[in-house]
Amino acid sequence: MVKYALITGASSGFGAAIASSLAKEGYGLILTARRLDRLIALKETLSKESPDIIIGKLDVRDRAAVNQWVDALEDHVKQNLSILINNAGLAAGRSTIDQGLASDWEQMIDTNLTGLLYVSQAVIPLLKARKEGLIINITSIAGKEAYPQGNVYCATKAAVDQLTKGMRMDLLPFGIRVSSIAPGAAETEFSLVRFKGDEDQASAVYQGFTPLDAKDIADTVQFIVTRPPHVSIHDLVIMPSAQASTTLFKKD
Ligand code: NDP
Ligand code: 8X3
Repeated sequence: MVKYALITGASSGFGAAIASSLAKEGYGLILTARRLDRLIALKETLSKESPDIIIGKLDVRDRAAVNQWVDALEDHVKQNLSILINNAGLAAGRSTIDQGLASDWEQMIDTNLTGLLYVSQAVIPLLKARKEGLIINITSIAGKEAYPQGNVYCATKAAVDQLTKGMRMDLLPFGIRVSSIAPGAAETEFSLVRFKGDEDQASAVYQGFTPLDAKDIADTVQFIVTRPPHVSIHDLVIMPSAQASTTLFKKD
């Protein structure tokens, strides 16, 4: 029987790479994001690798839509949903705390934290029914160490770091493993989104050193997913070799 993995934020970056990696592991994929055109293209690309791919335009901030969408999955998919990758997220802007835009704060909190809760609450009953499952939350080094002008983004990731621990405790009786991966600087669309489409500002973030790429994170997910059932990876920090902390880089 095919097992399914639901990945949020599968339209780019880590999410798309994780989809590719889990397809190679033989999982059916449930891919969600707001940009449906991207998901359609990804489904086409991975169609020969995964036994089944379901795509859905979903904004994780919309609780009713999340519940409705998960509920509408076919029964055999719900019964075999075994992995949830809570990956959808973003940084919006980079400003000192007094200069930040409330709309940016709300978008980060609503997506990175509240949206993750909505998706988790919709999916957890399906994992509980199976008495097994794996949830991987994509946190960040930013959740372990704040950095200047990172304030609210760092706070959302710190919250998810704590939430991961709480989820692990609450879900222990049901055989559900909960992991977090905390990456350092990785070149995806992350900085383009943070700087609202300013390509010069975005590319400057990665100048002078080799950042992580999305495949590095997908490989890490693959490692966690392929551990035997008695092994739970609680928390992995993965950094570029040239990055020692949120602010300390070895640049050319
Ligand atoms: P990308 O910008 O490439 O991908 C972000 C993904 O999140 C997109 O697929 C986007 O899809 C999705 N997303 C954003 N908002 C929503 C929403 N409201 N509802 C549903 N999906 C949403 O960045 P990354 O791949 O780098 O980021 C993935 C995760 O990794 C994020 O949580 C990020 O905070 C975290 N991270 C990133 C690091 C980095 O340096 N790149 C380092 C550490 C952690 P769409 O726009 O189509 O909805
Ligand atoms: C993304 C990494 O350090 O740019 O979470 O915030 S950082």
